[in-house]
Amino acid sequence: MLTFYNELHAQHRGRFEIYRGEMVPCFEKPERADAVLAELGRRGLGKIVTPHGVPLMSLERIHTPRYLHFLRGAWNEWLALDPANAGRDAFAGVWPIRSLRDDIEPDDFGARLGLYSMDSCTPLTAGTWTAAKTGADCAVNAAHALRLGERGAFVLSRPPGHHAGADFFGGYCFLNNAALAAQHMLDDGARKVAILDIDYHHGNGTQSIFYNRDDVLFVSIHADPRSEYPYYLGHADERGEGAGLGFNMNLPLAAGCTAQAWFAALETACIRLGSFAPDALVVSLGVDTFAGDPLSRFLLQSADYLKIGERLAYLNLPTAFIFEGGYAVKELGTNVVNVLEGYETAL
Ligand code: Q9C
Ligand code: ZN
Repeated sequence: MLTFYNELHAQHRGRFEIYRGEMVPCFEKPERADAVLAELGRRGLGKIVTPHGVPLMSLERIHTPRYLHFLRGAWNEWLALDPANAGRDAFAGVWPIRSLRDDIEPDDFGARLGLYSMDSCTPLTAGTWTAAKTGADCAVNAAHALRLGERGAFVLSRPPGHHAGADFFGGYCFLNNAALAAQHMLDDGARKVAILDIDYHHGNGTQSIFYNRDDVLFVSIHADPRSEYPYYLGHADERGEGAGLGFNMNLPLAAGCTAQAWFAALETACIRLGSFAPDALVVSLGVDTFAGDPLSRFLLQSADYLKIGERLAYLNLPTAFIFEGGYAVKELGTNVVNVLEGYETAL
């Protein structure tokens, strides 16, 4: 399997996130990708490829020009407010909640930061754009490799992507890599693409991007949003809208659910994926479902990730795996590479 990787991911290095009134070290850190890369090397699983840069036009297939323009220039605007900001990450402090207008872009940088974000756990840093853009390059390159006949590709990028919408960041995500990969395959001639999101958290960004479309099926297995991030999306009654009605499937599970319950949901997901009969599959691969994850409350063990990869192989679809969440850094390499190995070695 080809792995698309760019070491510039390490340019996104948040100092801290705001959690329960405290500044705590970021869970989403460069060591996460390093751990996965090291494990790929140890197991000799396929080739590492540095992606070609893709034009902004490819990103505009998913994200609004206004948002991309903001993200690209954000760090310089932050510095312009105060030179001492070089030593501080940017956080929003105000958001356009219901009854406030989001159609007029304020001049004030802090106000625009709030317009384009959803939480205070996602610092914007000096290298955020560089890391997110090279990550998006990885996703589009992987999609292209599938179109050229590869059976599997792995996007080893960070920051992750599935919480990012067409015009906002949040949940540690800035550019929606899974959506970019799916859209690239459609633009290159695929008729239908499915996205399976198995990160612990609901992929609100991906869902919202494709909610009214029938050429992309979105299926997600995640912790019930009543108790887990992103809280305001991911319920079972969200089935799509307009032409997209029936092409969105959420399978929320109670926090603390067993591996057995999780695999039952995976079976439901696989049946829907099979009936959709897509030309390709994109997997938002978060391994924060692991029992030892510091943010999450599911109970999967390392060996379970081999089973996931094997089950997905039997869908018999060209598949792009996109790295999303997973914060137990010590076991992260094992868990992620187990999925890839399970996929590669299934008979
Ligand atoms: N102190 C992904 O897994 N809030 N994002 C957690 C913990 C945000 C997770 C607060 C969780 C976002 C890609
Ligand atoms: Zn997650």
